[in-house]
Amino acid sequence: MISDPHEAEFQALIDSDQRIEPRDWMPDGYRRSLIRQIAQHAHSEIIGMQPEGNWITRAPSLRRKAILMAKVQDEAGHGLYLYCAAETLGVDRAELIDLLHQGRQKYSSIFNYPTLTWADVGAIGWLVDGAAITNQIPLCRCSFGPYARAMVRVCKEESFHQRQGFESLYALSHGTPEQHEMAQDAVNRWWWPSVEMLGPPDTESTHSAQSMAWGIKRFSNDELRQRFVDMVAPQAVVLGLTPPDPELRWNEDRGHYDFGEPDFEELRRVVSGDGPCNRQRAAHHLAAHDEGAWVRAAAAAYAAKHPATSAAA
Ligand code: FAQ
Repeated sequence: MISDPHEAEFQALIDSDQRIEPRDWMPDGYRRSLIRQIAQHAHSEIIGMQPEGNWITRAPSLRRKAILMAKVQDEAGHGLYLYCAAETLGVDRAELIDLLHQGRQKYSSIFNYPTLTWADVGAIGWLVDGAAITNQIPLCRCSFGPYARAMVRVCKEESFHQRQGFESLYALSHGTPEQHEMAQDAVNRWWWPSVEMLGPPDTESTHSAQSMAWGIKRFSNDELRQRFVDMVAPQAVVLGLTPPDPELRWNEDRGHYDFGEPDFEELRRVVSGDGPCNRQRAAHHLAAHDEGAWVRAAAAAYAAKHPATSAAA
């Protein structure tokens, strides 16, 4: 039985599937877990600009370059909504970025893999954005209002990103034999990290049970992984590309695709800092942050001089 009236009120909101807003009382653990997840999500969007940003200057046509620039800008926008959502919980964006730089907050494992060819940009759109929206659509019903509302817009943009990745890979897959081979090679390299990015298996997920009880997460990591595979397996057939999983096949009895065991040991290694690009991603973010110090100082000086305009903006 809950004796604290605040806690009873909080629990009643959760039980009736209503949103918790920043002004509402919430348990410390709920606040901490949201800050952890939203900050990690925001950092992922910002660090996630690097692998694709690597190809902006080398996109094969003006049209592809314009599309890629818009996508990478969208990712910056997602990071900003998410830092704002985290700030409603009483933390400061600068503080979260410091924690990222100190390695005390994470970002998604997936962005520690290199983008070796142009086809990787298509594979990221198709597979990484595909896994991201599978995870994020349920977050539109997250119990914390600002996070749920940010996710609505993010998901609309992310769905568009996934389609552009599919379209780009389709063009390559149906192009010359060399282009087809490049698309297949990208899928070979991005498939498993995308299956793994949905998190550790349920038996090893430390936060799932509590986050689901609080309505932060609506589905477990393994449930979302199954949904993701069920979505992309038939899309691979249309693309004319073969996922690197010999165990991938439709299971009539289950009404789902069966698939092989992801390499969760690799996920653990990458999450703990030992992926192919962890050091490079962190160093690049730190350098960009330092180089941008004058922009933040100028914006703060402008805001101090023009408080009325800045408050309205
Ligand atoms: N990478 O107990 P759980 C995107 C950590 S956005 C790194 O299962 P939870 C858009 C986890 O934090 C992609 N760490 O944790 C885009 C925890 O460590 P902690 C990001 C991971 O929170 C596309 C520990 O392992 N999306 O891609 C990973 O219940 C293209 C135990 O795990 C989000 O962040 C991982 N893959 O479930 C941008 C969505 N998996 O914190 C550019 C929001 C687990 O105790 C280009 N986040 N860990 O130190 C979530 O839904 C959840 O946080 C999960 C993990 C599902 C990621």
